[in-house]
Amino acid sequence: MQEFKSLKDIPEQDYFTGGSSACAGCGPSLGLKLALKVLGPETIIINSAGCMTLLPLYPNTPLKASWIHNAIENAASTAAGARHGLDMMGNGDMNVVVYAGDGATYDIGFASLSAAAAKNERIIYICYNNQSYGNTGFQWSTATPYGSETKTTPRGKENPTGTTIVNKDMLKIMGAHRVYAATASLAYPVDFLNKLSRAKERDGFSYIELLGACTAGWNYDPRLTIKISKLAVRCGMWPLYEIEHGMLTLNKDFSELKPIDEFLKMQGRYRALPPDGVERLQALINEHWAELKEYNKQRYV
Ligand SMILES: Cc1ncc(C[n+]2csc(CCOP(=O)(O)OP(=O)(O)O)c2C)c(N)n1
Ligand code: SF4
Ligand SMILES: [Mg+2]
Repeated sequence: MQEFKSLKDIPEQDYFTGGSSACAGCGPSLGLKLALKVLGPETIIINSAGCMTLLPLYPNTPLKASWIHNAIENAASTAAGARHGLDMMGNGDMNVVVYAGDGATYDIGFASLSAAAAKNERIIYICYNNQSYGNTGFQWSTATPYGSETKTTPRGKENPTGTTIVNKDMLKIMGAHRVYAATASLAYPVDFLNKLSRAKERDGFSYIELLGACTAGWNYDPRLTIKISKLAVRCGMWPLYEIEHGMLTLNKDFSELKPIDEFLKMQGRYRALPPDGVERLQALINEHWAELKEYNKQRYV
């Protein structure tokens, strides 16, 4: 297994080069660029409709790997089919990787994801989570955190909170499928690449969920993508952990979390969240963090 110890170990070779049509500072694009450094060109990426779908538009494709554009509902089924076909043709070494948004993963394509995971298909499923239906204008998905404003959960006099529904606990759901499930962050690329490297070697289904900071939807200065991604981990909005055979491991443990205020202030989607909304969000984060600490290195699901 290829192991990365520090930033110096990350290969310079890029399989995602210039010519992308994504926004400046786009987190999900950076995630794919990093992922391909481990996966390499012998990879088929299956992408459900979303922001990343625009990347390979002819003649400006920035990608040096194969790409299947898929309907939003069934990327995991397509991936399973590709895996079986490649194996039958003696191409078992090729990586089959889904790169799908949270809308496609948590909501519209969940049935096919769950089936492929339950059958332990040998694919890597990366969900780039920008916490919304980004490509269609930043609508609410079941990955949108409490308190975020979206186009379909706007703040107003009657509802100053914006999103009042608490997002799904997708890691727990995927962990309960008895597959490898992990979170990842752009601010911790060594951790992300090692998780992918491990997933590449596994003889079964791997689910990796990357927080995909979204400059346009989260409404922040594109230069802050990494800073925001790091703060998300430090304040417990996006803890780094993995679940394997039902056992939980915290990959970045902190004795104390930073308060969420700085993280919230940097983004337009939270700017007008009233104090009781901030309090409730902080309480939700604390509750989740306490649960992870309690079950660290123990059976979780
Ligand atoms: C069944 C279906 N419903 C709606 C759409 C329209 N649509 C295209 S991209 C998109 C957003 C997908 O959101 P997500 O999966 O989170 O990816 P993101 O756009 O955030 O990258 C939607 C709703 C579609 N293609 N198919
Ligand atoms: S809207 Fe967000 S996810 Fe989509 S391309 Fe722009 S920054 Fe990337
Ligand atoms: Mg999305």
